[in-house]
Amino acid sequence: MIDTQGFSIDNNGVFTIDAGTLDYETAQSYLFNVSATDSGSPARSALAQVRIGVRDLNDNSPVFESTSYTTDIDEGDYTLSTPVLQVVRK
Ligand SMILES: [Ca+2]
Ligand SMILES: [Ca+2]
Repeated sequence: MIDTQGFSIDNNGVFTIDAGTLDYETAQSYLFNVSATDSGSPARSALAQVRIGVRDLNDNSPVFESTSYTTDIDEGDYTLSTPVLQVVRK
């Protein structure tokens, strides 16, 4: 059994994930080159490429550019949709 980056593959070709945390924001996919070699003489081998993608989940709260916004506006009547302040999410 070979273990790399928390993933393991056994002799039957079954991939499993053991301890560890997958974080889409850190790594969106994992790429492995798998080889198989028989016990013949001469030995023959084959290669396969395996890509395991990580699905993005909503695990992060939105973040504002600032945690505090302040403005002052004139008193009086307003008849248009006058912009007053914009809060911006990163
Ligand atoms: Ca994450
Ligand atoms: Ca996420």
